[in-house]
Amino acid sequence: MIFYCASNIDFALQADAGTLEMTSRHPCYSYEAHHKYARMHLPVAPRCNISCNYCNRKYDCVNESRPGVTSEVLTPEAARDKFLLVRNTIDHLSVVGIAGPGDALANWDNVRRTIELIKEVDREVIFCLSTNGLMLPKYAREIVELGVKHVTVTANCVEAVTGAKIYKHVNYLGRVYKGKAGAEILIKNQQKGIEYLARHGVLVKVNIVMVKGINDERIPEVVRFAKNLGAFITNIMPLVPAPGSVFENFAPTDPAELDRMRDICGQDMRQMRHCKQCRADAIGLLNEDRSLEFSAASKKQDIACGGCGTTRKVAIAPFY
Ligand code: CLF
Ligand code: SF4
Repeated sequence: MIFYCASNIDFALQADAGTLEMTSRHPCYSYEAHHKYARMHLPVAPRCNISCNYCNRKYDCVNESRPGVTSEVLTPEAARDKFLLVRNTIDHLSVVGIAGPGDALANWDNVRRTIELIKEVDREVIFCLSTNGLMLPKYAREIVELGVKHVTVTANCVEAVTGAKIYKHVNYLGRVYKGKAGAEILIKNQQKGIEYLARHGVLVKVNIVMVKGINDERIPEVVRFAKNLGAFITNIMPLVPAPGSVFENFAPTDPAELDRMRDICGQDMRQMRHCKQCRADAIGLLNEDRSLEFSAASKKQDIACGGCGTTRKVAIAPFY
């Protein structure tokens, strides 16, 4: 059944009832949910296929994270086991997200396998993916078929001339594209992907990193564009300059300017304002990261399998 929901700021949304129910338990998509519901990130996606100037690849993907934190990387099997452990320990775990430490779709086999394995042991959990969007034209259909209803795409601009200042290169289908050529491919693929996902009932969150003097003046345009493509919400994030990145000497985004930008864009589109720029292995409520409790990579743990109900000792083993 399709129905239309208008929020208090009157943004019409087309989504089925099940998806809207899930969204009310999603701590990032729903402000109210973030006080009660926890998410966990599974770091199963180490590689990336683009190079953002605000990124230093020693750290997690800055499109969803603060620079300066690094995560372990897990195999899909270890990720499933870690999920079971965390689910048995943490109350109100509603979302499993895959947000790096690289790009989810540059590691699609791992990501798909992880989702499939977790679906075998849990039918309730909500899956969430974060991507730069380059590979969406190739994988959006599979994302929809897997039943993923929440996808974040980081889209910082709508024209290649700005993109060339943000992306050093784009590695697409085995070729490396620099400057405007790379940005053009990335932007086109993001737009195609967002539109496809939205048309197929996925609630798309568009993250935008606000970089003064680079894309800040054009952000309202990006937000309107996201809205027209059918996105559900935008999340304008501050630049936190990463040491070793091209933008390392840029000033961090001024919080007052960020707030003003969210106010301006809020006239067009629902805005997320409670993002914590979490790490790729974040666990718990958005305000209370418990990832360190679960990061003892090789500890053996008793885990009750949600599929067969048996308990077994498993090692939460890292990928490398
Ligand atoms: Fe994770 Fe991202 Fe899904 Fe949330 S985080 S993949 S949408 S479950 Fe949330 Fe963290 Fe902000 Fe992301 S607070 S960085 S918006
Ligand atoms: Fe870094 Fe993420 Fe950009 Fe890849 S998409 S270069 S991991 S910020």
